[in-house]
Amino acid sequence: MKTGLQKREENMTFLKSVPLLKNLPSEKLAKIADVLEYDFFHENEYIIREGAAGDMFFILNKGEVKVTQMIAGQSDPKEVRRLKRGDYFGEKALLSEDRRTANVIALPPGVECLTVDRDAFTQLIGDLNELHNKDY
Ligand code: 6FW
Repeated sequence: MKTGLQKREENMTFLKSVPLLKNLPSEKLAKIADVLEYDFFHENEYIIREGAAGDMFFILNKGEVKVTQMIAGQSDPKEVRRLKRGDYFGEKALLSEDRRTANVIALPPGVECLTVDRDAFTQLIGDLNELHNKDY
């Protein structure tokens, strides 16, 4: 059995490896490590649906996802990107209090994400410059 302390250490080690978070002070990382949850998705499962409301921020821990988006005048969404371990997604709806702007779909054989809810995101992550300066 893993103790709470071991779990926290494991989470900290991973969080330090995430490029977005690597410059955060240890106290902030520890707070994130304490509140994050794990979420698992089967292959082809929609983790995020374009147009839906959203209250969760995701960091990819295992597996890969594809990001797709509706294009004006086309009936099917188009793939715009693939993400891997250490990448994050779902920040846009949290920063703007708006709807999800793309689909994020789990690729085979499935995906494990760390999730942070809106409150913790706003307190601990949402003011990072990288999130605001980014254009896709
Ligand atoms: C894209 N156009 C849109 C991605 C994540 C981080 C970086 C690329 Cl640094 P949300 C849907 C999420 C959205 C973004 C993500 O999809 N995403 C995109 C695009 O070209 N969204 N509109 N590429 S992946 C990505 C670079 O995280 O946040 O809450 O949900 O709208």
